[in-house]
Amino acid sequence: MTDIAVLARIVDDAARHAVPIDQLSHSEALSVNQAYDIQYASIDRRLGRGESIIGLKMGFTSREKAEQMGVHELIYGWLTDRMLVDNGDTISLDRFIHPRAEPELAVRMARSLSGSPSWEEAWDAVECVAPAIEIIDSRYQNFRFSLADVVADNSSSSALVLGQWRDKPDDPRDLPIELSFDADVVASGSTANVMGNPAIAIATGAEMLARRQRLLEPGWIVMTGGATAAQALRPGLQVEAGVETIGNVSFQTASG
Ligand code: OOG
Ligand code: MG
Repeated sequence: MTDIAVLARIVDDAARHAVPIDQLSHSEALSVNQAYDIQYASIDRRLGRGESIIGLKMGFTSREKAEQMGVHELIYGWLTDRMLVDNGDTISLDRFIHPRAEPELAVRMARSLSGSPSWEEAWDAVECVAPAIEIIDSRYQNFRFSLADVVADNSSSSALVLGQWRDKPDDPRDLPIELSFDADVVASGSTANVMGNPAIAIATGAEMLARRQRLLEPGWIVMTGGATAAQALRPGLQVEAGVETIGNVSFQTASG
């Protein structure tokens, strides 16, 4: 029998201590629904340690990301206050297993959103936008996972860096976005890569949460998903992302 609490502890401990684990799917036949049960239970463990939810991240919203990881279903995971890194900060890579960075458009919700909103309704519920870098870190060995594995592992959520909040543009559909390491562009794309429109990623998040009687809440941040393939981090890097017309965000990785 699948013991949700035991599996939640395994993924939570792996994240907390940055020690990689074998894929859960190697020893358990997990449904996606059970994987979300594990994800929710692992987040409850974080909340029990005093962390609080600050929003939601969407995953595999772009073909670039889906192809890089071989998972073609949309997923989500939770963001907590402990995952926030200040814009411009230097972070040690010791707290991660094999971190990767991806440039994203982040939004902050003005109002709650639930049911199955249109993209216009989703965009209307957004208060403001920011350029963002998500640092993902799969807890599985070699960054390999099945759909159920990655969902159980809070969709690889690990850290996020947000630039300055700005007024939202009228239309979020085609904003060039790029990621650079030490001033060299290592990945570039457009918000159009994100489901053709990142507002659809927000609407889809609301719809997926509604299946579990949850909603996107006012004040929450939504990470709309990597617009490009993720890039492996290494010590001593200056990492910067830019979203055209919205701005830039950066951090450094500590050397060695
Ligand atoms: C899963 C998380 C995907 C995105 O932006 O598509 C994601 C992973 O790639 O490990 O964050
Ligand atoms: Mg992401």
